[in-house]
Amino acid sequence: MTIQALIFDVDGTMVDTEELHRQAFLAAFSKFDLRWDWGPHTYMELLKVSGGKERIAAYIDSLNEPADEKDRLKRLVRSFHRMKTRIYGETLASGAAPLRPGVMRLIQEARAAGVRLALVATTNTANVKALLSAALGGEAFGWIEALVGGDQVADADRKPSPETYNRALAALGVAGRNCVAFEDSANGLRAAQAAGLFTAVTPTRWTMAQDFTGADLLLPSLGDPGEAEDPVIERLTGALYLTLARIEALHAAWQAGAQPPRGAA
Ligand code: XBP
Ligand code: MG
Repeated sequence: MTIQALIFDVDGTMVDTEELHRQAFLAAFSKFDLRWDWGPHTYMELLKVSGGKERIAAYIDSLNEPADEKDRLKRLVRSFHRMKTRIYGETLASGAAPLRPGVMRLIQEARAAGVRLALVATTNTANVKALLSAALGGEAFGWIEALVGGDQVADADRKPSPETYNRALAALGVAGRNCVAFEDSANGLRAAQAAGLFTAVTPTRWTMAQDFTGADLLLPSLGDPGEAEDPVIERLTGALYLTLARIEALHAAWQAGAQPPRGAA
């Protein structure tokens, strides 16, 4: 095995959480009597900024308001975001967080093959743990050797900075080039690339229009037996879904300097 670890992004990659995040933002804003229109189209644009606090601040910057009002709102960003985080946590605790196709299968293939597992996220560690419990069950904590949330690094060191990846690599004691990153966003891709990992990107409906230039593998999803057949997955993996063995072959070729297939989402 040339691959020592699989490192998964959480939001968007393991679970398509963005609608839950969006609803939590809206509910939080309404608690502060803010009628900000974060409709799906606007939110897709706002997602170009990773991290909730940063996203709110960027939105305030874009408002047609006098500078002193923007300053006042900026000072409240942490309060807005704390409320959003509380509401999001309550939503996760109440259930539904279905894994995207292939995530559980690949995790189990990795465990069976002795390939180690880690998670990196922009959202905070408590949100990641809540999602992990809801989506994979409590026993998953025993499978994941490193878990790095955005609250474990400085604000400026969240994705697209490689810092969360570097922390996970340091915790595992492995080099980036011996690992595969799974991401769904351009900022996540940049972070993983900068940390030197082989990158597999599975965008969601929220991120599919982003720029994934340089991704080593770009697929609509990891695929799973029983899922609707997808010609892109089939062309790029030679099978109906992406197996660990296929990633291993692509990773080995990448390490040896060959160009892996890139594909289109
Ligand atoms: C994901 C995100 C968003 C969340 C952030 O980044 O930035 O999904 O809204 O949650 P990535 P917070 O998947 O690249 O890590 O509001 O808790 O910051
Ligand atoms: Mg993501």
